[in-house]
Amino acid sequence: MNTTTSPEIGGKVLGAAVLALLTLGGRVAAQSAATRPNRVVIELKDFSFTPSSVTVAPGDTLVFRQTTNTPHNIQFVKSPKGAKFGSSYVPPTAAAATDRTGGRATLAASAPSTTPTAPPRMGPFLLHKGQEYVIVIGPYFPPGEYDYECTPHQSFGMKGKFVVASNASSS
Ligand SMILES: [Cu+2]
Repeated sequence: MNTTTSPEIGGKVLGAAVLALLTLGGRVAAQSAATRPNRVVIELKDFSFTPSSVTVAPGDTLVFRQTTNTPHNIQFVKSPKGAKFGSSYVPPTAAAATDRTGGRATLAASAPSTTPTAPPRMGPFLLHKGQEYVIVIGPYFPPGEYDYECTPHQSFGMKGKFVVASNASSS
């Protein structure tokens, strides 16, 4: 047989290049996984939460963004054992009925742009397009599944959930 050695050498060089690319890819993947905390936006539109299911990790931020002028809120209906909710409560009708500021004052008073402490089980109503309700996945939200719904539109099927992954499984 008259085989030259060049194909073999070429194969080795190619193999090394592929290995280098794979290694580089691994580094890039590790880097993006380390880009935490994440900020996840959930839009409130057409009587639904979009996306209706997300996975987050401790330290991440959930942003519920109102895209219409139909009042919506976020009320937790199911949570893992050990979850703690804030004590503030926003009456669903009083907030809308007595509001004379277009919802802005009510929202500012009850829902700061970030919630360093546990959010209430029933959050304030988002009354206008562009308003946001921000939830930080703090220690009060242990890993597990959280189901929530919009109080007045639960019969419309306006519900969603998020899963808090443990640090180990999400990295
Ligand atoms: Cu709603």
